[in-house]
Amino acid sequence: MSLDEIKISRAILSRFMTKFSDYLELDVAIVGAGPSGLMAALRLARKGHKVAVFERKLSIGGGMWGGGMMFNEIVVQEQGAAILKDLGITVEDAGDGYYTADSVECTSTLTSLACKAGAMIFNLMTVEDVMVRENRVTGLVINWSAVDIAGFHVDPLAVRAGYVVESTGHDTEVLRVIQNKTGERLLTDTGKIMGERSMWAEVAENTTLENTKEAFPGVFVAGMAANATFGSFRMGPIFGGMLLSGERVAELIDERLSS
Ligand code: 48H
Repeated sequence: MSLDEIKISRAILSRFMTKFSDYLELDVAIVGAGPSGLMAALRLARKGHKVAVFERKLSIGGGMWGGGMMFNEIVVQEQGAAILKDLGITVEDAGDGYYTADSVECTSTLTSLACKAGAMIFNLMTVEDVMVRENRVTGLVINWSAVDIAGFHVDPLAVRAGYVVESTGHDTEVLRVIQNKTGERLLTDTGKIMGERSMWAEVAENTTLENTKEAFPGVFVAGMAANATFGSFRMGPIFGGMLLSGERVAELIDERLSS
């Protein structure tokens, strides 16, 4: 078979345009493909919902690849280990209720399973704003990360979504935009992003789950962003809370979508 570079180019353009166009209207738009966002995408897609994940970076997986300080292993507790095993990921018993897993295997497996379940991941796209109607978020405003990084003046495109998952990690970028632009109160005690506190793994892991909830009408917060939003602690390289938070946010949104 002879290879024609133009056919290769046309195949990419044509398939991408179909794919992108198909995912402009979603049940759930997930911002950030870290462990919590990926877990949410997997669970929601397996429930049959139309889900896309928008990730700023070229790589998928957020902070999971790096393990702890670039030692590419993560730690999970009993419940996290059960989730990983269920996903087919190898887990080592480190004793006393601690388990380790290879961060590359975790990230790549989770990503693959989310895609196979039907979640569409768009990398290299940055969520720069939201759409709000009658005090409820109804979609995302997106642009190429390259445009954002270069600081070019290029107008964005928009995606409509029944629900948004804010899983941008420490920076809580989606809620920050909502806070800055709408002038409305977030569903926190102060009405604002309360901010992340220093490291306290035990408390942080539990509060991650409690803080996984609706933070503005139409927007559920998950993962590290949940603690940053509701003023709780960071936990370092223990990832059980991130996985459980992704599962929890999927359950909460599935209940809403099914009601
Ligand atoms: C598109 C965006 C945007 C945007 C950011 O940080 P993450 O891995 O998020 P979590 O919450 O799933 O996991 C947190 C975990 O990795 C971690 O950092 C822990 C446990 N820290 C504890 C500690 O003590 O430090 O992933 C967030 C993703 C990243 O890939 C970003 O690139 C992406 O979101 N992102 N994508 N548009 N505006 N902002």
